[in-house]
Amino acid sequence: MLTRRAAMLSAAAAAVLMLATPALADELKLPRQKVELVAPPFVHAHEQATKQGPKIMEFKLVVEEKKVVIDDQGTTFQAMTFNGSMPGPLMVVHEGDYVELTLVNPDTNSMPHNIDFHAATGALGGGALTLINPGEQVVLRWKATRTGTFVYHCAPGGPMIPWHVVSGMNGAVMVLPRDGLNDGKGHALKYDKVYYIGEQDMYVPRDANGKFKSYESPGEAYTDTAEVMRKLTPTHVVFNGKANALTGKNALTANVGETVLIIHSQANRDSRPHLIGGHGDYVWETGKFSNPPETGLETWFIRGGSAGAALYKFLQPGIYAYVTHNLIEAAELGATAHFKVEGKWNDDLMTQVKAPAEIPAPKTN
Ligand SMILES: [Cu+2]
Repeated sequence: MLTRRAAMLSAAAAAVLMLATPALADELKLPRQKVELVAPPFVHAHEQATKQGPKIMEFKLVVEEKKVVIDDQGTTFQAMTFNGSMPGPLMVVHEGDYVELTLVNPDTNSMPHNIDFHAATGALGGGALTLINPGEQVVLRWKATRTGTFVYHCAPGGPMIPWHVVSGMNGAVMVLPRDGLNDGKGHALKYDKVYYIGEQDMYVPRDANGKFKSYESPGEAYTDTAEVMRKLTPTHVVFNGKANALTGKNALTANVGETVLIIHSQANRDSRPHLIGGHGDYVWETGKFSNPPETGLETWFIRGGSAGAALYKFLQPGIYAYVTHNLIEAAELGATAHFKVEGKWNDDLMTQVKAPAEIPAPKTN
């Protein structure tokens, strides 16, 4: 009896020990897959659902500090970026995969940088293990244990954190359930296209005459920029790095009948995406796929420091504005994108019964 009890105890102890020291991805000898990232609004090729087992997904982000133009007036901005784009690229993996990131800070940069993945567990989201000076690189691996869309951003400590974030160092990861998205009632949901929109609030200092100032390096811009930041009133709120980055010839495209997944991140400030003339059929406002999506939304809410996902099947052709429904920010500060949708108009959903014409004179008897 005692022997059996002892055996049971040692089995329990072994189980606890196994729980305490999970196998490393290396020991599991998982297959590796190298992913070539692409600049937003586009997303690298990926399976929506997968029959394959977990993998180690290899990504590379190179930090690029550079001066960019952020509006049609030629206002310049000392950007700090992951891979040269604002936001940084979207990384897509499946639950149970490992994200293995090589972060590179070339010696042409002037600042230390790191990366905090909201999807990761421990060490400040990896921030504590990835702080690198110009001329250094580091490799971090974390297990994707939670599904959803999650922000990543630079977080080098203290006041450097908000400054690096609003200078452009933010992006998102999408961890898909292995069997793909569903409506929360067991029905699979699929997308024909996926776009990644990263919203960015910017704080550009002005000179004594009210004109936007230009600087030669991030360090030179810091003191003035921090002063504008502390007022919490952005001079620009843009999608994908500059006003009108996603309008006109750069409009997002779709066809009538296509279902589009729109991932929207805001690493620092709240936002309220709204598709003018359309809806959110299924919206994971908080971006977390273990919760059922809301349905039929007019406007949704993106909490600062999170990424949400909205699925919509376009039913009419035309130009749709996708805005933050603080319309002052959308029209005055830059937060407007366009979807250009081609296909056949549905008169049943909407028709102009009579074209605009003069108001008829009142009938006299
Ligand atoms: Cu940084």
